[in-house]
Amino acid sequence: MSTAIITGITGQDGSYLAELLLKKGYQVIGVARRSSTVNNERIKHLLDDITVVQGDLQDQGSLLALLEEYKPTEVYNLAAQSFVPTSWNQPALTGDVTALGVTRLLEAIRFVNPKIRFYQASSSEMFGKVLEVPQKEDTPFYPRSPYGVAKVYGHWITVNYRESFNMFTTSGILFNHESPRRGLEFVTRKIADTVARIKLGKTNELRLGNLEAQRDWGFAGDYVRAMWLMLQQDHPDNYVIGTGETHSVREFCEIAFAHVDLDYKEFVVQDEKFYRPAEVDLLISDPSKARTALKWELTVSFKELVRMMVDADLERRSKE
Ligand code: NAP
Ligand code: F7E
Repeated sequence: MSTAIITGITGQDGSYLAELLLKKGYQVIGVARRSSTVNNERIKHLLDDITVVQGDLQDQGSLLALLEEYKPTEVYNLAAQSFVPTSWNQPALTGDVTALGVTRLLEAIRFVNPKIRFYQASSSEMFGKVLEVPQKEDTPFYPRSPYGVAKVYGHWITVNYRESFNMFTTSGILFNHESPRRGLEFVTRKIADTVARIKLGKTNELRLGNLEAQRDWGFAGDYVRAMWLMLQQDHPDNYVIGTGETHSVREFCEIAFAHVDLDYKEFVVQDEKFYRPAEVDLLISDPSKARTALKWELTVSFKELVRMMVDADLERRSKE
């Protein structure tokens, strides 16, 4: 049986990737940082089938010990300080976890077993103020937040360990991917959850920032399949993963409210508080390399994703 270690197991992608790897017969070891309250909401249905162990990307020794003990063949590094606005308030922490944390994990792999296959969760935020439309693997980076800057470091250190030490290190440059398990502060989930609360009469407004920002949004369940596929190839490489479509925050609102027979214009209020010091205005992927080389395909469209998220929050909120 192959063993895979997933950092960031308690996050959105960690839960979907664990489900996928279990179905494929892996032993799954999930790494979670210690907290005073248990944070297993997204993986509670998997706890009988996976092993959750303590570890932290800020602590080199914990990573070395994990690899020594569990002897994985694959390591997926999904852990990060991943919320862009927080990266302006906590830029040093974001750099330590999201950038240097990658080096700590790569160093641990290099010392324990350099044959381990490694996946790094890189991000379309690296393209930032885009220098080319659509964005592909060789589009130059222009990050616009401390988070984006940290991810550029994580990407290049992944490439560097591949080139310096001949290690199987891959970088998946993933565009925004969402689901009913998305954190509540990200715009798609904030919209879905507030639409549900408005429909149920629990609130009457949705305060948002920039409605014109455009993103290439896909379904997280589809994207974790791409992560696994990248580690099954003959050679390590970088891959852009996205839908190739872009939609505005306004459009997301329009569809989400219309799904419950409401007009977003009656409820959405723009609030300066949610604007960013530097914005990423337009992201759109060119995922043709992944489609051809990985034979990766989408199963959920943009409209299906919006409706899936609103339906899930309606069901959850109506039980409260
Ligand atoms: P998420 O829901 O925010 O999950 C992040 C995970 O990292 C959580 O499990 C978190 O643990 C963990 N973590 C944070 N700091 C840590 C530390 N110091 N040591 C160990 N674990 C730590 O993020 P996601 O949406 O699943 O995304 C997964 C990865 O893909 C992230 O690296 C993200 O930056 C990247 N990415 C995401 C997207 C997207 O659209 N979702 C797109 C491109 C790239 P707690 O639960 O304890 O906070
Ligand atoms: O913002 C605008 C905001 O926070 C999307 C992370 O997973 O994807 C994610 O980063 C857009 C931005 O995600 C609100 O200005 C308007 O333009 O949902 P978000 P993000 O910043 O794109 C990338 C690929 C990652 O790698 C990250 O880890 O929506 N927006 N009004 C708002 N955003 C938020 N959060 N809240 C608002 O009220």
